[in-house]
Amino acid sequence: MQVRSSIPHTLFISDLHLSPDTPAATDTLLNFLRTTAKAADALYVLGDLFEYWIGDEGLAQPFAKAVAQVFRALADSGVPVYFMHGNRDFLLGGQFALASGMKLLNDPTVVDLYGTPTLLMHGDTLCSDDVEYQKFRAMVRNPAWQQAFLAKPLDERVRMAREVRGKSEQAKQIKDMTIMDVTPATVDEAFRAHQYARLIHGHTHRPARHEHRVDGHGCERWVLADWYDHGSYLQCDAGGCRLQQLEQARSATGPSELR
Ligand SMILES: [Mn+2]
Repeated sequence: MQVRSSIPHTLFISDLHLSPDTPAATDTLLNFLRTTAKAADALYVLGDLFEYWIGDEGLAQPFAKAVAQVFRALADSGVPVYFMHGNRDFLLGGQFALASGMKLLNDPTVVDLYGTPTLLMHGDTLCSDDVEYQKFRAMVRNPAWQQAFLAKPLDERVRMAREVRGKSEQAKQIKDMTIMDVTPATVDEAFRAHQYARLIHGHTHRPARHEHRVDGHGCERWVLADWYDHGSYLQCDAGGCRLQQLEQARSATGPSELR
């Protein structure tokens, strides 16, 4: 058990891509929520918590139920937990939010972190060179499309999601690597539109701290890491932010009661 840190701080995670096939990452998260996160003022999940989410019926899966319960325990202990949709779990809805105690956030959202205005995004909207993806995003973020999709039988939704994931994996291999990163002009626009606030986002799986010069303003951009090899989080306090790595809680070949 960790002692509450003397410095007030806020934590950010994204791109965990949890599924029944990632028991080690799921265990790492559960451990993180039960220990490290307890000392935080708040925890923000900036999208792609799940590898895919085709409706809150997903809560019936043991691993997802365990994740929701442990988030809920954290929220109930007095640490507010916020969730912003990613491009994989954009259908995560009110039922999961209720079960997990998470508050859903719009993308983008600006929060005040110890006096520093901070712009939060998943990050996919910054990759505007990927025109094909942006078209897809506009379609699936349309409430009418979502309503129609969620009204389909579960097995049909599973089939459609598999199809999209298959296509996206193929497309990634073909697309130029630069198209998969943020578009610099779009990042500049985001800074401009939000009074040059500090920016925190995930999605690109390229953890780093970037400095930008926009209209004469020095701007800071933090990119969160994915959880493919090990867990990680961004910790911010009044003095600034730093990326931290987590030990994998347990071997992927270990007991997998969360599948
Ligand atoms: Mn993403």
